[in-house]
Amino acid sequence: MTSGIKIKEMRVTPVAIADPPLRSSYGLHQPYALRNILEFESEDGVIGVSETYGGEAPREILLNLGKEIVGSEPHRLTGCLRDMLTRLSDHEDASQTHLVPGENPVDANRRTYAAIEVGCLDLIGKSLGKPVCDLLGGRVRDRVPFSAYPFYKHTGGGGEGQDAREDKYGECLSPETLVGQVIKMREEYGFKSIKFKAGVFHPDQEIETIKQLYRELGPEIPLRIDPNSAWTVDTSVHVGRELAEELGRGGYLEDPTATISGMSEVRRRLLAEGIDTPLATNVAVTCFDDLPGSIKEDAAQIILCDHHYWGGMREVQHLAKLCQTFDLGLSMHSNNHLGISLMGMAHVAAATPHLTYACDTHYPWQTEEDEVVIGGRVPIVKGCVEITDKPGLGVELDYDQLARGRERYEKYPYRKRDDTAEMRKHVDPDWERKLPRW
Ligand code: GKR
Ligand code: MG
Repeated sequence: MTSGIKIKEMRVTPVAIADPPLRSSYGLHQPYALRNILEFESEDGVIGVSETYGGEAPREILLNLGKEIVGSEPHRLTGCLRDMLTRLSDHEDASQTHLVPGENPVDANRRTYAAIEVGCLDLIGKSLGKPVCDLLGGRVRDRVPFSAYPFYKHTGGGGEGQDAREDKYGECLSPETLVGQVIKMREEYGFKSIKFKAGVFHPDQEIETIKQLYRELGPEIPLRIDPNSAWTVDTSVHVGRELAEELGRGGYLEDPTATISGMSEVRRRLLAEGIDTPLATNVAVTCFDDLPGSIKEDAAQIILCDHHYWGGMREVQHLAKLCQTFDLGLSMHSNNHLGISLMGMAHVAAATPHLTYACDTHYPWQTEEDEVVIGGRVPIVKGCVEITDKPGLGVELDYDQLARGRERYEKYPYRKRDDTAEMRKHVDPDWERKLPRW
């Protein structure tokens, strides 16, 4: 028996989206972030969409798979491609410590698979009139909570020249201005938890930032801090100790230091001092192969999933089950993205019972001008994205906007995320990413 749905054409469109000058331990965000938008069109003219990492490399890999994709059935395609999930690259350093997500050779196949899986699920959902979360076993929540994601930032709203965007938040390089950024973001989106990107300034300033957030928001709003491995074990323990109260109320300490053994030592030392703030990770643990070691050493008590590089939505559901079995929490990681990815994250989150924290999202950093879905930006209300009964991911492509995104991609020279180059251009010509820095 066949499903009756056949893929007639696949398209992959690169887009550039304006991004403000945000800081992290990777350096400085460029004026544009890159994404690829995928379309899978069926013989009946239904179009499934997905969104993945940007630039030429992911696009070429996807286009090269075109022969296997065109003519196949979306119900079966991911079954046929499934060995991509186990085909690991033999790259020596399997960790993501020195790489931005989307560039780890170890999960290259999983990223490609995920982009196809989501597009196929959207196509199946749209063809059958069913939301993607209901194809994944059914929703356990109609509203998916996301957390605010404040960054230290320089002046600017992203984009270049005539295409420069409004700078909603202004320069935020101090604890006070960072708190102001969070207040504004909460006014607009109603977020009920905060994930603060650290690893930029001396840890004492970042500790002070969390303390000011705590004073401003009170103990009801969980706080997380993520320096992307910028600290030594000693510094991580110091920060954990100083922020025991502030992070201890439903928050966490995310990737304070590099490697499973480093994280595990931080955990042991904090526990020895009676501090049980959980450690979370999207750097030390990025694939199933990392889990046994992490569990054995108690390196991370919370895993940040991300369907874009864990191998798609169903792999995230498997991960959730494992986390539940081993008594680990599950949260969700984000990189710059548009509404298709946001809806992908929301649908898999809606269908994953054991998702124990609000998901991360960079979405507030992107603007209406760049959104490629019909109707503009996906609403985040009271900190949540609503899952409706609309079929598939619940969004359709706006082709004028997609064409504008592609024009921007072609006009500006950015082809790959490079936070170091941007940092050298605007902040310090000799800057190097150093791990640990403090
Ligand atoms: O956008 O600079 C950034 C973040 O640092 C991002 O690249 C991380 O992958 O959001 C991420 C995280 O939680 O580590
Ligand atoms: Mg992180």
